[in-house]
Amino acid sequence: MAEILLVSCPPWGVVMPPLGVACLAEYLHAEGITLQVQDLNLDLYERATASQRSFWDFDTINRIPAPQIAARLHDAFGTVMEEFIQRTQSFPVIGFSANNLISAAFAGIVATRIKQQYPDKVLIVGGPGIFYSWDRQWISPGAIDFFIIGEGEVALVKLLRSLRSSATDTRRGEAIPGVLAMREKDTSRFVPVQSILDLNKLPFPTFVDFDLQRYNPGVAYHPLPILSSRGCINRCSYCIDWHMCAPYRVRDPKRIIEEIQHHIAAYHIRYVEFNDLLCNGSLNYLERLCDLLIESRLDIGWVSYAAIRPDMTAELLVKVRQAGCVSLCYGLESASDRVLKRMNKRYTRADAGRVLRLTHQAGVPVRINIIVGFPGETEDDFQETLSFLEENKTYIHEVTNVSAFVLMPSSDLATFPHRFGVRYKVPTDPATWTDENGLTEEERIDRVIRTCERLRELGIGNLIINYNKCDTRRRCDSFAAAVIPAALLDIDPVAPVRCEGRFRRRNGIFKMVMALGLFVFSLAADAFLTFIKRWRGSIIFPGS
Ligand code: B12
Ligand code: SF4
Repeated sequence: MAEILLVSCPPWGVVMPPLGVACLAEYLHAEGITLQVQDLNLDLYERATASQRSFWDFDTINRIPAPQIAARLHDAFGTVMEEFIQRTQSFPVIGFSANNLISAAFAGIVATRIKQQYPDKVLIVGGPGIFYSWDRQWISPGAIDFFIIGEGEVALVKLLRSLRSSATDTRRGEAIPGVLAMREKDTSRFVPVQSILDLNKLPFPTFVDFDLQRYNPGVAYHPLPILSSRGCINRCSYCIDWHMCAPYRVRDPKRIIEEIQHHIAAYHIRYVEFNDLLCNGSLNYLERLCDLLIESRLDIGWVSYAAIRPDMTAELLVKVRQAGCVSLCYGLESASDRVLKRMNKRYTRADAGRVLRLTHQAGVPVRINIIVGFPGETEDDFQETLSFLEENKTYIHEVTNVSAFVLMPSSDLATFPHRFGVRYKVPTDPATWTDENGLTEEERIDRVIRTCERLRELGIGNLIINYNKCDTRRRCDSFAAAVIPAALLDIDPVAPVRCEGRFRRRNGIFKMVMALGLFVFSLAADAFLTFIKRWRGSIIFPGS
């Protein structure tokens, strides 16, 4: 019997296997821990009808609140879920990987069922979907024994070893960095995990636990995910990723070549997708990696996210193309210098135009992401983004994401709202924010729609449209009805608001007083925290 079953929770990409689980599995193998992997995400997707597959569509994911999709997803696959619950009987420990809020809520539902049926199972959840306390609010108390917050490799091995040696000790798992023991009523003793500074010490994922034939069947494109780095060099004010993955670290480019060589030999792949937050955190590093890819003649195509940097050169971008890059996706976000400054971006509109042009001229198709309705964005700022698209349309292959700005709890923006003119209508609920100009959610959605219309006029492709918690029937009828699958239109989008209201009432006056107290305190502590954050850099405050 294997010691642990690692489970990838839906919804997640189905084109490639989940990299987080693959990394964990490889590390556990190297540490001599027996395991099995179940890509439950893929199991459900494979058994889904055409209409049920809309659960995996970005349009669904981004408009219907997480707890509702998770519940629907679970209920829609009665037989598969029953089989899965039965299977868990054979493992003492189940580790769920939650990549986003929906998969976190889904893990919570499944864990509750497993606990009811097999109370002795140890249930663990990890992944970006449960990193912040806000994200964990949908998981019923008592369903999960341990959350592993941040990088999972070392923490999971330590926890499994501690479970082996102290099966009856109720305090097991406590004091292991990265492990939040839910049986402990007092979670303040949580110690953040120390990120693995030397990534070369980690074995690369071989995907030996996955049946790769099952991914993207019937299509010629069979990429595998890969990482050249963890973390980001930037500190964008709205972003949670740099907090989660800090500090920025790179792997030896020779190891990356070995990894790709392994995948070519074992699986005959022709493409890899870098899941890095950015491939150009260090330009010297990127150049070395490209040189090695060119020298090794692997003939592999790759895509990656990249940051717009004023110091990107035409020569480097040509090398990037020669090294096999078939697309770079830049988070442009806005083309108003005023908004870029508020976002804490390190480039201007002029820099952005130059980098997109050079990338295109080097022969690398350019994808960009755009955020509209950032706090403080005026109509004039918004028009600057639209005019930028027009000016640079020749260089832009696709605007992959057009997003209405979402205020992520735990971003700098949410931690220091007064700096950005952000005001909450309800102090405990970041979903109710407005800015100094009274920017409303309706206006944000309107800007999304106007951006999409402009893209259509300009003939620029657009893959994903993001706006959260949109009431499909009241606010943007015709637009939403055109993109949301009929099967999901009957979900009541107002329900979560009611349910959040209940959540607030349940947590009562105490939370309200705490929130107000914290707000007053945050004004005084602002300067101090900024200093600490910059100084500590890599250290993460879960539940902040
Ligand atoms: C690449 C990527 C994608 C790719 C995934 C392709 C693939 N199949 O690999 C694509 C583009 C498809 C994608 C899509 C989406 N993504 Co995405 N994605 C990422 C990104 C940039 C990297 C993920 C990755 O591979 N990391 C590398 C691996 C090694 O790290 P890891 O998965 O975190 O795993 C480690 C730990 O988390 C932990 N861990 C993970 N699982 C488990 C399980 C256990 C038991 C334990 C102990 C530990 C553990 O240990 C692992 C090793 O250290 C992250 C950014 C980020 N900060 O993570 C966003 C991110 C995960 N994505 C996110 C989102 C929201 C989405 C979408 C829902 C976007 C959308 N709104 O449309 C979609 C969902 C797609 C779908 N159909 O379901 C969010 C999730 C935020 C949240 N809290 O909800 C992130 C964090 C980005 C962000 N800040 O917005 N994404
Ligand atoms: S560049 Fe991207 S990953 Fe890095 S801090 Fe900014 S938004 Fe986050």
